[in-house]
Amino acid sequence: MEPKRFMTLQRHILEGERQHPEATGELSALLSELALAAKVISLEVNKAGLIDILGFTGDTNVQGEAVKKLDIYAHNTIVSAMDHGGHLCLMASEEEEDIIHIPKHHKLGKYVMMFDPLDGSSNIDANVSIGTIFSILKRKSPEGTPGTLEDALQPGVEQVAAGYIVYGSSTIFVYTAGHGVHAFTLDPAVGEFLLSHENIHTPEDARIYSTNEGNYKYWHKGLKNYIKYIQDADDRGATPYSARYIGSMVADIHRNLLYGGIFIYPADKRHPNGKLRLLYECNPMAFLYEQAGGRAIDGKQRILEIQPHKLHQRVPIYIGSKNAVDMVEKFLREAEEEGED
Ligand code: AHM
Ligand code: MG
Repeated sequence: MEPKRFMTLQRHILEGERQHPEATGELSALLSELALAAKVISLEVNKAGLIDILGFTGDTNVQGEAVKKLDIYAHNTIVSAMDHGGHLCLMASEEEEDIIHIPKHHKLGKYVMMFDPLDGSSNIDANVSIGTIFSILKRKSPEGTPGTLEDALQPGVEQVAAGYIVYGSSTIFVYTAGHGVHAFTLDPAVGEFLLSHENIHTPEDARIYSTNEGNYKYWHKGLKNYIKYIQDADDRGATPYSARYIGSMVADIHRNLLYGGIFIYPADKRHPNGKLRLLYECNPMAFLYEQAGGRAIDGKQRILEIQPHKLHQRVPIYIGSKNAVDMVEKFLREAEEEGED
């Protein structure tokens, strides 16, 4: 389908909201603030390689300001773009240990936002794609009061919107508000995110697997069996998957969402809960993937149904094309039933 012309992110969200008579327009306002923060971060990410060339090394830049690590810069940009709009009662970030309250002099809203400001930041120096991930929920605590930890510790099924921004060869904003998954590419000349992929459906079958095979030694038997099974596809007359792993979740997920694939960050013998965070990384990606027709599980249950018990909780994740996740789930279950380690 030919993309609609001049469909900006803001217009798309507003038109989506208008289909719900009870909508107040607050969610579109909130996502617009986030889009502004994303543009600012995108600019800074694009300049990252210039820091050494232009001599901005050390702890201070030419203006005498402290040079912040890019992930801290992204965190601060999002907080300051969003703490005064009157739509949020609380934020929580992968970069901060505790919940982030809205300053007292600002209006409190009905939403909560959880985010990973710059995921995959270990890749920055190599000019590899990185991203911001976000998850938006409705508060549970009474309106007009400061948000509480319980507002943040909600299962992913409660999300009202989620998405990511990938800072790659172009900057792309991908979101769902529960009515499909849509992607907008930043046109740097006009400074707008324009609709580039409407209603993304991820293929039912995977062509790609993405996991850190360097950890193979520590994997449990079920995962080892599954990976061997997909690598042996030729023996069954099937086409083998390609292995693709950037080590930057947003970029790996974005590619797999479009092409069909499975991304795995498992529990292993050293890390019983895997690495990735439920509230900032796994829940928003699981919501997006389910909206695009895929699945996301922790090995045993749907990611979105996990009841969080702490802010920075980690969970294993198997996320991707439906048939691939069904298959890995079967291998994990069989290994467990046979008592394999
Ligand atoms: P970060 O939040 O510290 O950036 O770590 C998360 C990143 C993900 O983007 C990526 O999928 C994963 O870590 C890669 O981990 P590993 O290097 O162990 O394969
Ligand atoms: Mg992260």
